[in-house]
Amino acid sequence: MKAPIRIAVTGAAGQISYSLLFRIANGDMLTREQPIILQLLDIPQAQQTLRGVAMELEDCVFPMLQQVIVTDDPKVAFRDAEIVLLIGARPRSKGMERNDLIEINAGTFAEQGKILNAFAAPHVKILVVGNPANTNALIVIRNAPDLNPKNVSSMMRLDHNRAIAQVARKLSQPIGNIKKMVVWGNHSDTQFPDLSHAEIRGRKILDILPDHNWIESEFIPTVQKRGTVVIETRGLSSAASAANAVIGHMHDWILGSHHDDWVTMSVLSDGSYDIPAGLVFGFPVTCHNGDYQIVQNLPISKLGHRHMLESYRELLKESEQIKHLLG
Ligand code: NAX
Repeated sequence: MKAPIRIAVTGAAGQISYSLLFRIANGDMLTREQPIILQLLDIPQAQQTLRGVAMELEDCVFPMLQQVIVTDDPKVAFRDAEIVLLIGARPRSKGMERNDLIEINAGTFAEQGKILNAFAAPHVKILVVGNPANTNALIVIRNAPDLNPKNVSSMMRLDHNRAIAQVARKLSQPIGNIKKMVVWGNHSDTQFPDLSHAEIRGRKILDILPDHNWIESEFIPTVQKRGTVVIETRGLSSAASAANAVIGHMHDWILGSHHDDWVTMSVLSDGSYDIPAGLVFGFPVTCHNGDYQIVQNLPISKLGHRHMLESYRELLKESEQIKHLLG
């Protein structure tokens, strides 16, 4: 039997985690041959709920789940972790501006970055989900100087999946036929869902789509606003679909992306596509042997470039707001 992998999850008593932890324990993320230990972190006020979640995990008798650790101490949660899912963050409450939220959560991610640097496995892979996810990932990178920045990413996979779903519905195609989708930029409503490279069975979607106006008038705004519309409709923010995106993101990063496709991950920009280096930005990537590579040399239209710059400028503004935490 393989050695167990320690997976730390923050915000473990929250709604995304309640959809996620059982799927991880079932082997959906790392296969059913990989034993795991779950190290679950939440704030002191959520410990009772978290103990209840741990009881349910135990009662599922998942063969690969060796141990569940429940704690409110990030040092305990992150110790020797090889995978860390940073989901815990304060939600925006009534009357709170987006800027206030950035400030509050930024402090948490700076502290967690330092603790990860000291306590996690040196090769730990970290996914940031808690919002503002891209900027929080940048804060983690800058506060964990001993970790490889390529081992930190933030989640755009839900946006990527939402974009595929819209195209599949529009063209009445099975999901599995749609390849090479990408959502550039920030996980916010400036993100740029881009189907100009996407293919169905090797044919460009742009050559099949009868009505190109649909892209700017419906496709892009629908994907950008999908999270808000889910909240309005369900009364709660996306949880099961977010958990599903975490599973897909980590599975592909660690075990490899499909040979004739790519996925969207927010990663540290390196100057590709004229996005200046040093911000965490959504790019198309392929993954092999636990490493990602940004897909290069895709042609970008003028309009596409304008969308990407808008998202870049928003990220730059966010990073300026918390620059005192960037080490
Ligand atoms: P919930 O409010 O249900 O759960 C959040 C949990 O985090 C709570 O249990 C809370 O006690 C805990 N928490 C707060 N501060 C913490 C800290 N310092 N350490 C550890 N735990 C802490 O939110 P949920 O719906 O699960 O969403 C979690 C985060 O994901 C939010 O920031 C949300 O905005 C973000 N999302 C990001 C998405 C993405 O694609 N990147 C999509 C889904 C989601 O909106």
